[in-house]
Amino acid sequence: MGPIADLFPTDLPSGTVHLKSILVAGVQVRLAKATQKVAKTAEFSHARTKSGGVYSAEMTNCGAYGWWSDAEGYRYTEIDPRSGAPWPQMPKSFTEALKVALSGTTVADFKPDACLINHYVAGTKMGLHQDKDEADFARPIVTVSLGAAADFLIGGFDRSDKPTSVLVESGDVFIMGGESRMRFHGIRKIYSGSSPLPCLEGRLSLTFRKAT
Ligand SMILES: O=C(O)CCC(=O)C(=O)O
Repeated sequence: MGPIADLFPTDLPSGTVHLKSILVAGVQVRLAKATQKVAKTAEFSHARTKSGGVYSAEMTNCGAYGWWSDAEGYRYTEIDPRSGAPWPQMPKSFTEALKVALSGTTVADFKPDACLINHYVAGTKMGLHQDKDEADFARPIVTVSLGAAADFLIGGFDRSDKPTSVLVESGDVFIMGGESRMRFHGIRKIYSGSSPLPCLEGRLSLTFRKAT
């Protein structure tokens, strides 16, 4: 998938790239602190499915659009449906870190307009799902991992396809694009106590998207 991917050979399917430890510790701390600032305006909370189910990870968003789910269903909104206020702007540290991480990949020109932030604590999971509320599936989903390590599951195009488990750690970036954009994926396990960041106990995932 590009020069950087060639340095990290894996058995992962084409279109996925796992950039191990691409973000240095100082950047990870900056991103975690910027997330805490975002969450002062748009607090983390548990989204709900239309049928009343509750997501186990807490979520919030920043950027021009945010992904949310409640009794009205899944959608991207310009306004945080909980407060009626616009989502906080995407911090400069987010866009800068993304630019550094993606330079040298085939998605270096990716310009997200949304970042869904998931906060996981011990015992939290995310079931296998596809990201399909975005306007153009030609654009990738790019995820930055911060804090505790986790088993990220990357599956097939049917929920019942057996997924592969990938250990994602603080500072890793995972790209799902190209022919893997619509693969089912999820989080199987959080390794509590494994965060290398003093300012973060659990795990944060910053999932960058182009909503529109
Ligand atoms: O936390 C992760 O790495 C995955 C998050 C995810 O799948 C999502 O937000 O759609």
